[in-house]
Amino acid sequence: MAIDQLDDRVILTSESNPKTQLTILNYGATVISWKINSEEQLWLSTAAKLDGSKPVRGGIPLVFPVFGKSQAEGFKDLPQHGFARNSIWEFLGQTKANPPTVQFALSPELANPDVYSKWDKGDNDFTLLLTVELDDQELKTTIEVENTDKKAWKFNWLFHTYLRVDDIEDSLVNNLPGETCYDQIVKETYVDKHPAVDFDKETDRIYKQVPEKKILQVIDKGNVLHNVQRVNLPDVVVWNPWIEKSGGMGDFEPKNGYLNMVCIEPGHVHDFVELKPGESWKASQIISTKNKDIQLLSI
Ligand code: TA6
Repeated sequence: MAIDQLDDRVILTSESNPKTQLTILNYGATVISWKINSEEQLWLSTAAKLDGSKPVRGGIPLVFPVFGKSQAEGFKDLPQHGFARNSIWEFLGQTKANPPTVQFALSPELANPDVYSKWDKGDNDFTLLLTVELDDQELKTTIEVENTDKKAWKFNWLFHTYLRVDDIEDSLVNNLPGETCYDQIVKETYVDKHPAVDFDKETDRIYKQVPEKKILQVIDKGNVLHNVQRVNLPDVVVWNPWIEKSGGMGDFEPKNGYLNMVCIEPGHVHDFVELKPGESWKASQIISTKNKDIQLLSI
């Protein structure tokens, strides 16, 4: 069975390898597990709430209509990262059996009312359509945002992807040298001149307008663990909470879990995307694993 629909989640199983599976929670349409040959590719806190009581700590939370907190008109009252990740999406079913592909949708009727009501005047008509495709060595998540309203509105989008690593202190993220980032820790914008991003403290950087040809690679002791490709997502957030920040998050467990994760978050967050009535916007992230024959790229 390529697609298994349970009460609160959907499980996709590769046709060619039953040990390659993906689990998506209806809550937030959050991918909470991606196993390739039984090997977990994503990081999920052991204290992550999966009952809809709060956004999932780990996996691939979806960020819409705002990234972080914003003081922009119409966004000031929204909680961090908006309402897509804490609303129950509708499972629309399977669109392909091989590779297993499913869709989820969100609309104002389904959105978390406490949060949706804080976007603009709380009456923006929209449709979000998430398509998730599980290939043997690759996971593709695509979002389509449609303005079904009679007025224009604006939004951010971001896939808040928690990738698993063996040891963050041995890990690097490459292909960002020369890119401009806003460092949320030191509150400064600068051009990253390091040969690669390494981790020895809390790291929280928004790399803006990174050419799509730059495939972000997570490298562990010289081996490519993950490749992250982007379609129509110009920005990439790189985040590791390190010791103190993860210690302060009640749903972040185990406390040394920061050693086994790095967030590589493709998005459109450097400004807002504006959609006029009837317009739509589409973007994807494609994550392929170490087995993919993509060599170390130095573009
Ligand atoms: O990943 C970037 C970021 O904005 C960080 O600043 C940190 O706040 C992280 O998201 C997690 O946010 P959350 O609301 O899930 O605790």
